Amino acid sequence: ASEEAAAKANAHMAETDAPTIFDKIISKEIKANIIYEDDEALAFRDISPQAPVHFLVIPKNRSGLTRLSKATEAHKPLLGHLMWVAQHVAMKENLGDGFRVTVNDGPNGSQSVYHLHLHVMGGRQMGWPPG
Ligand code: D5M
Repeated sequence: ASEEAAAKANAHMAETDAPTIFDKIISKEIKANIIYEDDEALAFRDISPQAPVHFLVIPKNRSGLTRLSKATEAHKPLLGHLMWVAQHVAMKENLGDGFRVTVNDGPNGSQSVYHLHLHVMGGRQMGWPPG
């Protein structure tokens, strides 16, 4: 039974460590509506927008960050940069009245793509608490 549990755990890791659709967006293999790009980060419009403005900010090199909870001390500069990009692009998108930044982590966070990403949403009054 413990072997079965270990196999399940490994299968889960393999699944979540696999390349995601975001790698194909980074390599431009598949199209996305890219609104910002630098050496470390990419921002593009979410395919399923939950607000009038809804874009994602991702690291170009996932570097182990399948999800926020995988962050180590070494990731701190990258995490800071992603937050900077979020507000920089939000301002370019005229979200001066405010916006929301969300990170979904893991099953309870309803994460579906295992490549760290910040959701930035705005252009309407956001509700609280979120669902
Ligand atoms: O959110 C993952 C988000 O990624 C979700 O809001 C849809 C978005 N998504 C998925 N595929 C694409 C493509 N191809 N372009 C743009 N946006 C996409 P999560 O936080 O993991 O639940």
